[in-house]
Amino acid sequence: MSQTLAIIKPDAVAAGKCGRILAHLEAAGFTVRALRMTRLSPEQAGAFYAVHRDRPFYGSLVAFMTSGPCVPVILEADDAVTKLRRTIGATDPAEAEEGTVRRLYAESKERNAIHASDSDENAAAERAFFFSTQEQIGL
Ligand code: FUP
Repeated sequence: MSQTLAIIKPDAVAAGKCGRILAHLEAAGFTVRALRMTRLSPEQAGAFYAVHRDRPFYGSLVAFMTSGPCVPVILEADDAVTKLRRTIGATDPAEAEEGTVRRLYAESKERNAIHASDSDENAAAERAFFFSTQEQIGL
């Protein structure tokens, strides 16, 4: 078993899709190991997406990610990072496969309902970004 980090993004939380997305992830075989609701500051959102800081969409992405509460979740499964990326689908919901979380629940390429770590290394860093060591081991 391995772990990854998902964030149910502000568009999905505001639209009342949190429960359906969590149910979708559980039905897909993930176990929820930690979960909280938080509203990111501009500094936190900027740091989380620092890899994109030179991209034209960065300012808009940070504004969106700080626009309301989001729900970070630690998920566990066999090969969790790869499995979650497959389960959420392509960045742009118009390009995401049928039945994926983004195809079902995302509004647009920016307001795309959910984040998922893209490597085991980033998953570890992103889990630590949102959860204390105690929370990460389920205490
Ligand atoms: P993903 O790994 O699928 O979340 O996508 P990226 O890491 O490439 O992008 C991170 C976030 O930036 C996306 F979830 C949405 C946003 N983004 C845009 O708003 N426009 C783009 O053209 C690309 C990404």
